[in-house]
Amino acid sequence: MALLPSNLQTIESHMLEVQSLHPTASGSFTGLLSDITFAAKIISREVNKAGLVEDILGATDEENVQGEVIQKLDDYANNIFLRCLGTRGQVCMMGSEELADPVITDTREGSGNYIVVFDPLDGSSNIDANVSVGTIFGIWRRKSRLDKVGMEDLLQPGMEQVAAGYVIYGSSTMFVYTAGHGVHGFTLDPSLGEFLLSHENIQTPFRGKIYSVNEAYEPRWTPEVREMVRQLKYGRHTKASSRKDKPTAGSGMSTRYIGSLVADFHRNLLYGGVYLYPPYEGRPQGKLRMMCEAAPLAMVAENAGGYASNGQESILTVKPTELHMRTPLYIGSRDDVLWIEKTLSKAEEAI
Ligand code: P6P
Repeated sequence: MALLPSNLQTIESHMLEVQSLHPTASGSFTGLLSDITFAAKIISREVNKAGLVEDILGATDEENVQGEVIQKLDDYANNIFLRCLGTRGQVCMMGSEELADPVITDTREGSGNYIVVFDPLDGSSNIDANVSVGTIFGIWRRKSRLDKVGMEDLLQPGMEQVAAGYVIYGSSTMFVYTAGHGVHGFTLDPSLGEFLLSHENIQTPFRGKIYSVNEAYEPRWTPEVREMVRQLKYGRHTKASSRKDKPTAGSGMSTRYIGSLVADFHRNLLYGGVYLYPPYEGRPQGKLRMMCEAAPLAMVAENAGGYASNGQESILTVKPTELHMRTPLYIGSRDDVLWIEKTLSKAEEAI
């Protein structure tokens, strides 16, 4: 019989503790977070048995708003989120990476106080290869007091989020979130069906030794991005003329790139390091979405002592112009990302 850890704490009891920090809290926010964890448990069950279920694996013959082929589990995860979050009156609007337009749910005065934007299954192209995938979510408070919600409720900057987090479906399923009082990780115990506190108050290293980027795009990056990545590799401030055949030990960083944002982000959050998705020829704003990927992870990164930038400014300060707005993303250890932002901004000024 495995010994129970002394600090056995479920995510629900942890959320109630956070709720007690807000004496006027009605409990609807806690209920919303609880609905998200319920959706995560259902998705985890399907992701973890996908290899055994014929009709789940593989792709549908449809494309999503991003023009990406929808993997069946993507579709399934999206529907689970819509059903789990849309029915108990806490949410007035939802935005999904899988849907072109936001879904309006409960707009009655006094109910539906929150907007949730999510990527139901990020990295889904990895599903068939059993590589870790994830869910990303951000929660904003409704601004309008009118009887209906509008785009001003949806298109809010990341700094206005009241909570954000992600679920990583990997060797174990982990739920990591922040509501502004630290970043906390909970590991799913499938035998109990409970997320148990396993990583309290995550603090990401100030500087890391890992950079995560798809270097296949190198020929299509700007010269400034190319030089910045070269310095990450060979050691900051090394001149191009001192280019070595290979980086000497300790001069630069190691590269780790899974091709699944949540997996790369989670590893760098715990170990230190920086994930980069720069713009490239043909994608002047890069590939990642501001609202359902960059902004939620930026809130997590910053609450863990890290930082997230679009190369010019903090991700959290940018007001989205549309639900599926794309953005360059540099995110992770604070010193690394600030150096990248300073390097790219200086290059920008020099033009
Ligand atoms: P590329 C998955 O589609 C995703 O949105 C992220 O999870 C991942 O980091 C990135 O795109 C991978 O993109 O262009 O390197 O294949």
